[in-house]
Amino acid sequence: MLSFQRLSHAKDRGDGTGHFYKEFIDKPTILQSVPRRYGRYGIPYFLVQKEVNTFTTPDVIFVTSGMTYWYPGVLEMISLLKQRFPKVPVILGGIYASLFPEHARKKSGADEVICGAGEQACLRIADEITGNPSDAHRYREMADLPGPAYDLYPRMDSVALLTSHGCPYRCPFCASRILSGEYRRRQPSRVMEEIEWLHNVQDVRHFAFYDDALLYRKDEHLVPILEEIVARNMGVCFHTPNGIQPREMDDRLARLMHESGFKTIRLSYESKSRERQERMGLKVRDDDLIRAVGFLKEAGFDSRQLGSYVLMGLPGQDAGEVLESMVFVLSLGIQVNLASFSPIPGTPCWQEAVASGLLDADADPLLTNNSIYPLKSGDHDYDTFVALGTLAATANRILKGGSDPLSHETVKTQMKRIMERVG
Ligand code: B12
Ligand code: SF4
Repeated sequence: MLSFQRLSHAKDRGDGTGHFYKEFIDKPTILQSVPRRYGRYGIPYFLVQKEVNTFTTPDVIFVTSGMTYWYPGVLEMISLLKQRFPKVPVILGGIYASLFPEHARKKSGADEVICGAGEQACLRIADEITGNPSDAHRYREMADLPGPAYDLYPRMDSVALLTSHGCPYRCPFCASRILSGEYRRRQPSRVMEEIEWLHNVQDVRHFAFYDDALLYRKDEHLVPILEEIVARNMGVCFHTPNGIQPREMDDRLARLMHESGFKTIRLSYESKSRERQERMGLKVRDDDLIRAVGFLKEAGFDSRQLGSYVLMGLPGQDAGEVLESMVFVLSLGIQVNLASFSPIPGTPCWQEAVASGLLDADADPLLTNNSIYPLKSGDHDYDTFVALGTLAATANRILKGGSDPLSHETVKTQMKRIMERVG
């Protein structure tokens, strides 16, 4: 049974963030014991259905997928497309399809499931089905790839920018290597063309970088792009919702980021535990975060614009480690962005979770939901999980209100108070 919130409840801040439309739907049986409601975000089903009914019959349909635990939406979409176009082949790819290919093959209803990069695969399949050869051979390297066909959207205020694939690090919880393989990137001139076209022709103002390792080899890649943006005085706004690596920050880059229009910056920190930092190949140490925040503040960024990710719910991680990491981030006068762990097959953390009995090797992807899995791990019971979230949200609110930087003691006192309040 659907209980609709009115569509008007959706709020777009114009930069691609905001409160999106949400509807509560029946909880899948496997999640019955979770003490939370189950909702779906995004365009309501009836509107999607209406839109699909306006399509003329295509030769082939390509469907993408996001988070593994969102797969019910993918299944619903494919079922809708199959009802409308029973004879048209449906090809599924994307993150869920790449991380749970067997599940996707069994359950999705797609005619074919493709893992990993899709640019070449889609062209090859389209060529085969239509008998109409494309110029796929031109795109052998990522460096040659054109940008996405954003002109197919009627209107956009913000877009995601992907200037590279993959990451040179090997964090034990991360799927980057499985999804993207070796690090590779587009030519800075191509990226510039894309930004310029999106801004000048499509009137896009906000750009969110989706790269895994945006600052890697920055002098050959991001720096020339940003220098060009500054030279052309484009008046665009950039965001890094995906964390960037603090160690790569220096004063020149921080100034360039400020000048070229970065508005929100998230830094990858993950944890204060030295052991965990070592397991991530020391991609970040406390000193790296301190220095990066220093450079960014010096360049003109403030507490409302800066935040750092702290992970919670990793196998073997207790709430104390999360709290200590949060206190450290807040003591630098930047916001803390709590990211709860979602186990990913094929990663060392998945194997640890299975070995310690927290997850079955053939678990339903629904159980990898980042709001559910941490409830099972370590001492992250439901109350602790909620308390940590409340602490982060409250501390961030205080920070946004101005006091900068918060002293260690102030943060600790605030946290203690809130801890007492939420029990
Ligand atoms: C950008 C990003 C974000 C952004 C945007 C998320 C969003 N909702 O879109 C932000 C920062 C907000 C984010 C947040 C989170 N993220 Co995130 N994110 C990513 C990231 C870095 C890139 C995803 C992306 O869009 N890539 C660009 C597109 C073009 O790539 P792609 O979808 O993979 O498509 C390629 C192929 O798959 C293929 N393909 C795609 N579709 C199709 C279709 C066909 C037919 C074919 C043939 C091929 C094909 O071709 C494409 C080009 O090669 C990935 C890591 C990664 N390297 O992929 C993590 C990732 C998806 N995130 C992850 C996680 C855990 C999260 C969080 C839960 C973290 C947290 N705890 O807070 C939150 C969830 C928030 C939310 N509700 O969305 C996990 C996935 C977990 C899971 N179980 O699925 C990943 C894999 C990172 C990781 N930990 O390893 N994330
Ligand atoms: S640095 Fe980020 S993208 Fe790279 S492996 Fe670690 S978590 Fe994944």
